[in-house]
Amino acid sequence: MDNTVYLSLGSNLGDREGYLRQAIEFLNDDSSISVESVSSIYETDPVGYIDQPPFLNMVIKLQTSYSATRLLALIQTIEHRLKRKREIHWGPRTVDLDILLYNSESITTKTLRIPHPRMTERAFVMIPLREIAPDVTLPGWQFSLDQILSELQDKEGVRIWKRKNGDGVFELFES
Ligand code: X6L
Ligand code: MG
Ligand code: MG
Repeated sequence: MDNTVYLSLGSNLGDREGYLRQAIEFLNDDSSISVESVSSIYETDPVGYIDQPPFLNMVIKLQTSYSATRLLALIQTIEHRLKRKREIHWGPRTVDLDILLYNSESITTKTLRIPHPRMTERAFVMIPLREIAPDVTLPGWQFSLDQILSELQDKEGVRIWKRKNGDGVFELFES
């Protein structure tokens, strides 16, 4: 379990919070993964394809013995189990799990790029990431998260929806 990974989670269809919680449970149920911390849940205006419902977005930190490629395969299985359908490109989805960072590695394969190539342009990723990892550095970037965020335009489209209080991973979803 010696690899540190940050994932972005998003949902804008159906029981959005329930899909986020189930995705985290499926990850944590895997004996090769331990979910270490979660951000607050943010409600965010859609970006890219804007004619769709608002998203809930969050970022989580996990420890895993899986390679990045193996983790991607697991994530895709979880998206499938949670009824994600490939309809409109960038369109509404029950759940979306993206690998943001894998240790401080830069990885490029046919199906995977880490760091996530668009993450620094998206306030819905950078705001929850900064909440749980304010000092993390991105391979290939000389700037801090604060510096990157100070350049972003769409921060007002990212609002706290359920604030995290305490250290437990699942207490966020209780009550
Ligand atoms: C120009 C062209 C500017 C494309 C932006 C941005 C495309 C983001 C796709 C873009 C562009 C994306 C989420 C979302 C999507 C999400 C929120 C994407 C892929 N996923 N909006 N839009 N949260 N708020 O998780 O991220 S589609
Ligand atoms: Mg995404
Ligand atoms: Mg994705």
